Amino acid sequence: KVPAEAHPLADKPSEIASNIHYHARFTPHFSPFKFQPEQAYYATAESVRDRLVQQWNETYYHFHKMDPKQTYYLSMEYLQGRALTNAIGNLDIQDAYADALNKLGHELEDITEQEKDAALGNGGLGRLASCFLDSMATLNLPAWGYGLRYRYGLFKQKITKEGQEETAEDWLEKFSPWEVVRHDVIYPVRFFGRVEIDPTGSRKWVEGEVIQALAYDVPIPGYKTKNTISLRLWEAKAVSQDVNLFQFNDGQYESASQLHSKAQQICAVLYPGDATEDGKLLRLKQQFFLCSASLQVIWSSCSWQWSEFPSKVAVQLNDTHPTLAIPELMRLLMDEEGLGWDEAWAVTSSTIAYTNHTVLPEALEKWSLAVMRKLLPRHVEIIEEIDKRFMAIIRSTRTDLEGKLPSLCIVDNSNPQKSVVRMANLCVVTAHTVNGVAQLHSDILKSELFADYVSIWPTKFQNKTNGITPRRWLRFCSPELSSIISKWLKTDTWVSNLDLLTELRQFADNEDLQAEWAAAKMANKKRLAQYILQETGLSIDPNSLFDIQVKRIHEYKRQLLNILGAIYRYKKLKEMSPDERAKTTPRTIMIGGKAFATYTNAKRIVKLVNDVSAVVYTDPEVNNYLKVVFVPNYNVSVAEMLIPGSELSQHISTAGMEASGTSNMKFALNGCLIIGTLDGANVEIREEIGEENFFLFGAEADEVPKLRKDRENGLFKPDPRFEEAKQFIRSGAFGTYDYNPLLDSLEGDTGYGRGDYFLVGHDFPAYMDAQAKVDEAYKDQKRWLKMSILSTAGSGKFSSDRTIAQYAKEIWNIEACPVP
Ligand code: 26R
Repeated sequence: KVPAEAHPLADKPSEIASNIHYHARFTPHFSPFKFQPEQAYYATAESVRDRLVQQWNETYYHFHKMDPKQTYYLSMEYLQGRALTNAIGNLDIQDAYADALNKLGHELEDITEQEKDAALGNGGLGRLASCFLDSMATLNLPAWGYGLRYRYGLFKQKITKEGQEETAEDWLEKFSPWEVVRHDVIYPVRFFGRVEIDPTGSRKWVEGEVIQALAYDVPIPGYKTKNTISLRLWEAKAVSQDVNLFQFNDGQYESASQLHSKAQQICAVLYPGDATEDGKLLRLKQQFFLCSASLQVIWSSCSWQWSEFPSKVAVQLNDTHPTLAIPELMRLLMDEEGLGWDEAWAVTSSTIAYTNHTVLPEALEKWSLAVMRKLLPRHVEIIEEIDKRFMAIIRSTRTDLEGKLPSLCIVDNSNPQKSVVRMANLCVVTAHTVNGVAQLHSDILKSELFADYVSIWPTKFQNKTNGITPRRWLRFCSPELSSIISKWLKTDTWVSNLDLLTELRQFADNEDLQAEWAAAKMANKKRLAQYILQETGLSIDPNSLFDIQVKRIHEYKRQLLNILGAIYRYKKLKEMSPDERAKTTPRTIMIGGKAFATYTNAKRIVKLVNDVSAVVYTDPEVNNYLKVVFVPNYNVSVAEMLIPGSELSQHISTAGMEASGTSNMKFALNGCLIIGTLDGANVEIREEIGEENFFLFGAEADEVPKLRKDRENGLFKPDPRFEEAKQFIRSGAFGTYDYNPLLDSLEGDTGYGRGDYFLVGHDFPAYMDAQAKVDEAYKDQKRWLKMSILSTAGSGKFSSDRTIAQYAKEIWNIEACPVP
């Protein structure tokens, strides 16, 4: 162990400044004599990293000494965003670093802006994983995140005349100061090959191609604690012997470095499109690469009896993407350790737990058995054996479930040419615990998706309502509002004990608090308006109501409902007299989010929002009362700008379809009111902050099936306002682009449509009525501010600290292990 005392860290701003200078000089990445914001950012990050490394080492030693039970969180996605503000905030050194940078002629805010977002994820599931890491560290839990080091993360979104355009986002363009390559942490991962059976009958996976998994660790500091855990990201590397030097010297460069390029493909991009066979195979390779490397770490660190394994290790699967951890753990235990099936099964099933994040049929993973058998022949044997044994038990013990066997089984052979492995079924059959991510979602899992399993294992199913980290999502993204909260609560301990926010309730009517609250909101709105101007060239009025919907673009999230509402509003404004218009509540509607590159209808929605934006903006009759803005390239950093400046946010998915939502929690925490359906975590947010502070509308989850049936049977009568809005688009009011496919999706039986599957038409009138209530409420600023304060006050439950504490206690059975 290198003694820490030998290298004391700087504390005073002058010492920090000199440390930053030290890094600029002696950890050079650029030509000398440059100390522009970019160079200052890297030097600052490296200076902060010194501290993280020190805490990190201490955490490693401490965990090693105490040998507590540890959790391995396996996720194909992490949406980390920027790290610098978060690190200095969690280390509680922001003032010292701001002073130090001033001494060097820079502003901390300009320096933090230099950092690129690490966007190794798509949306909610990836950001949740990152919030969880922050909470695990803050709660001093012995827990680690495992993922993949994608060379290119989520694409960058550009808006052109055609709509969304995707370009590669090169987050490692220069380099990341936040990762440390662990040259000593490297494991072989095999693909393809065959199963060899020796004379004793034991089986072994051999041959095929072997690629190395090399660990890159990212430090995850907890808030005001020494504990600093790791996010370990695997990179794929060719085995060095595999570069054929003879071929290379012979000028056959391509074949000589074949394995190199195969290795490079594995971690090249997040979610390669899986429309082609090759793409599917690559995604499966990625999943196995994560699972195999991560389990080998656990396996090699195991110094205990196998029977003790579950009391030492918990593995959490973030959705089904890392399901292959199940057969891989079985394989290691049986083929490498020599355990029998029953022992291996007992260990595996009491180690692994599974979280479900969606009930959408198209997002439930199914892998072709043939493809899987080619890539992972031994794992397919194990999966088939799990299935066979499970079926046998059900057949012999539960004759009442005979008819359900086809839906309960893991391998779906109903079309023998196209057998598929249902990953969720494999997870449910194996895991000791299965959880949903909001109460309503967990209830739906139990009553629908996994209903038959519930009768087999009634206690296996739990709920863990999602949460968000209050550090990034309030303390650091809105320092103004945070100071006010700390002042009125006379403490800043709410940052790690978010339930304390309820104490704000008693001041909700207080005029002084309301005035301070309004001033902080206004400052955030102005900062946001500045950002919008800079990014889009559109000038928006900070005195208008800032209404925001940001999330992945998806038909079930119903951005279409939002924009149709905006279109109707625009049309009515145009029909009004100037006097009438002057009485309305001015609004700025902002919509942002990325559409999956091949999701045509989602891209049409992006295009429509942009077209409406342009028409409304240039309409002098209306543009003082309404603006529509498409916020390009929505990501974590953009969210940190938008959310603090929001007053109303839209969470308007068709009930029963959004598993939880987490941005709803971020907005509510920042005193933003919600207009929403009874879906996902909205239900619980409304319970916590009070129904009088929530603009509710729309069908409920249990009504949805009947409404769809009614519609099919021609029983749906559209509201005239809905017809008018659609007709306005058809009239060409927003340009000549062909919106018919989009409009047809709201009608049905046209070939495009699913018969308004998402019930936009049904909910439209209720939505417009709820929006009218919003306009009324905003006119009474005192009332609005009170509702805003009560939103923040009621958001304590949605801290990811609460969520993670529940996982630790109720699923992982792990305890805090604070570094002294
Ligand atoms: C398999 C593949 C097609 C795939 C589908 C869907 C891969 C990834 C996804 C993303 C899903 C699982 C996701 O992000 N779900 C979101 O998880 C959030 C965190 O729990 C929820 O808040 C959100 O409601 C849910 O949509």
